[in-house]
Amino acid sequence: MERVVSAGIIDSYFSKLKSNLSLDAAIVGGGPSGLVAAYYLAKMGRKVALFERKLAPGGGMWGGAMMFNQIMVQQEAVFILDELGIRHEPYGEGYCTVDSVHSTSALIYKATQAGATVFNCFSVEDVVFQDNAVRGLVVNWAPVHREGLHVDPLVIMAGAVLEGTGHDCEVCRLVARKNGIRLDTPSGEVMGERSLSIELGEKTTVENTKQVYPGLYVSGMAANGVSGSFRMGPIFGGMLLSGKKAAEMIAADLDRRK
Ligand code: 48F
Repeated sequence: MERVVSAGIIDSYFSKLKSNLSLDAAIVGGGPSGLVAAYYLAKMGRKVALFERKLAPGGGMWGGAMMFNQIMVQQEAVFILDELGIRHEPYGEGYCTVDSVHSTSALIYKATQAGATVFNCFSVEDVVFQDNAVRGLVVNWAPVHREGLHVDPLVIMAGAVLEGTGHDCEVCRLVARKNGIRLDTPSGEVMGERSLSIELGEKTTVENTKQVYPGLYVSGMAANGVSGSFRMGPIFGGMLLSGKKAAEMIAADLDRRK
């Protein structure tokens, strides 16, 4: 029995990893925007995997605000909550409140149930850059990075890469720095997020969700971070809508390139 338990894990894990070495879309970061993008891409029949550095995907959604584990969602995004079967309570004019543990676990469940694969404890440390386009991810175990070990990574090829890494926009920063390229942002560089302004931040999160370089898309807070827009705190409608928009843009792009 001991042997079969270990062998089952090793065989099934490596077969899963091997079957995800070539993807339609690779998503970096398992925050709400990345998870929603994974859900819609999988639902549209795309081969998609999401790479999350932490043990648990979910990013900044679990903790609500200041660990009060409730979040706010505005009316425009409630259809996504409904599609994913997430319970919500009306609050004030045009808002609802949601239990953040319920919503985060639902996003993970629905994305994986739709067919997306999640690799947790994976840190994305670079991209594959070929013919002036981003064509995949360079990945390593998150603990390798944390321990500062000198261990070479593996490569995942992808038709499109979505950066949903939140506030730091790590992937766009390194792609711009290492390859001396200009991104599709007002300055051509990663501009960095601005201080909190909820209404503007929510609106621009969706507007800034786009392809910033051939093969490289941004969603969620990373979309605002690269384009120098505002943070917005514990309201999540923009994140959900951004993930959906990213999935639709990527699917259309993949179709065009067929
Ligand atoms: O920040 P995060 O939750 O992403 P998001 O979809 O949502 C932002 C909101 O949670 C919140 C907000 C609300 O309005 O502003 O902040 O933009 O999650 C990003 C995830 O990416 C992972 C990180 O651990 C987190 O779970 N991540 C970041 N860099 C890497 C990464 C990396 N290089 N490789 C793998 N995962």
